[in-house]
Amino acid sequence: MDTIAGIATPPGEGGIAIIRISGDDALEVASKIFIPKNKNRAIKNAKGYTAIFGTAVDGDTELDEAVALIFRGPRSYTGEDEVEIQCHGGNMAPKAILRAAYREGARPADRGEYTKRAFLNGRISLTEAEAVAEMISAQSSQGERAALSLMKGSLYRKAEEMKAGLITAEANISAAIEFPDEAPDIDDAEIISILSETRDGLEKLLKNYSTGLAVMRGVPVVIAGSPNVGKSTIMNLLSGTDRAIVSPTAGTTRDVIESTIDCDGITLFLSDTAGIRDTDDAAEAEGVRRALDKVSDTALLIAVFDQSKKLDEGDRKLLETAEGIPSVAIINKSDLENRIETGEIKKRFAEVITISAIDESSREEIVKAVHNAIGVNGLSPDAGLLVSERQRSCVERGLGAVNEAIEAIEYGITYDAVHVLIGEAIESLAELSGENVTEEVLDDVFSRFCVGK
Ligand SMILES: Nc1nc2c(ncn2[C@@H]2O[C@H](COP(=O)(O)OP(=O)(O)OP(=O)(O)O)[C@@H](O)[C@H]2O)c(=O)[nH]1
Ligand SMILES: [Mg+2]
Repeated sequence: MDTIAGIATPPGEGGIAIIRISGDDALEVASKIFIPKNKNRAIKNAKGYTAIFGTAVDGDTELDEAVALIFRGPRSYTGEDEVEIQCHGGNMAPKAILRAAYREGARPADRGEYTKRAFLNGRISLTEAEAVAEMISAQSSQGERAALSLMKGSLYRKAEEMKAGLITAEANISAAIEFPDEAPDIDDAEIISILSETRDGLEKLLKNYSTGLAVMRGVPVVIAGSPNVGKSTIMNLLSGTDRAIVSPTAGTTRDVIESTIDCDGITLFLSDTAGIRDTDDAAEAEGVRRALDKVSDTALLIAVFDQSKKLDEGDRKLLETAEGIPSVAIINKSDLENRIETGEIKKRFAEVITISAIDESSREEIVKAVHNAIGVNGLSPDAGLLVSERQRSCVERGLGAVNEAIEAIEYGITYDAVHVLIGEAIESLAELSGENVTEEVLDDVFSRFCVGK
């Protein structure tokens, strides 16, 4: 393929920057812009996986001291010949070296083009390529672990395993249809067993979709409740700072206060909000409006109640608004006398904890409840996770076809129809791993990458 060049490191100041050159003429281009210090060494003769120290140049102009790393295809990231030139960081040297590479025949790399080439050259599957993007943007330790497992092919293997089962079923049916006299009869039970197993696998992937995304990308969480129930105290407890003002006066918080925290391996985008109540104060009323707005489209709600008081209008408004939103209910101020109608809260929320937010050890309980609500505990990244709408839609189509195939067998519909349906399911799985994918889909996947990856 033609030769591309790009800067692989982020812009700005840094110890080292890397210019990445890949393609048929990568060694040729690199040898024109890099002079080894040791005259006996030459990029063009270098073996793969070697490093050479020297000077990056543009014609007669010396640009920087640098190290060239040589990779020979197919044993490189892209699968092609590749040279990475490491120079000093900052804005000047890397750009000058990149310009020199362009002048010597490389063209600017598109977004994600190195990874796209790795895919096109059969180095990685499409799901693994998508995992690379997740790895780069991973914010939390759990997200990174999940992305790594995907990069190593956990989803690809899962999809291939299901596809292999379907192909066996398809082959049995084909033989029986085409050679009714010679091939063994179709064993309904066996076909159904393969299909059910595939169905279970696909259902599991879909079920874990939102949890997987939450783990990878973080979860927006809104803390809401009546005034003075301890929302800001909980915000501060979770973030480990005095981010929000806490005071005994009801109506302290008015603006939405945001903080990004690491909640034991999961990133939470927390919003602390104004206490919900009817008020004549225009600014506070706007705060309440924003709070309810935030609650209605959050991924997870932490609904806070004050144990020492009966449920008030704000509490009831929250109970109503929380309907259908994944939530954790916190009954706070457990150190005070219990006057609240706990039953009503437990009726509405699956996850209810009673704590005192002024006691630091309650953080652990909140974290546990939040993890439960997100479903992190039952999640095994090694079983493969879906990370994009594209992947989800492949799995959903596959599942639809498998379900129809099972029904068709159960209703005694001809095996021709079952055969077609299994074929559709196989196609969806092939699309998932990228075996069978259009140029448009590829462009869409790789356009989400940065240049240089
Ligand atoms: N006794 C007791 N007091 C608490 C507890 N949690 C918070 N408080 C106190 O309750 C008062 C209100 O706390 P905040 O965190 O400001 O409550 P808020 O819900 O953010 O209030 P607004 O912003 O006004 O809506 C403060 O005086 C806190 O110290 C608790 O568990 N027990
Ligand atoms: Mg507050």
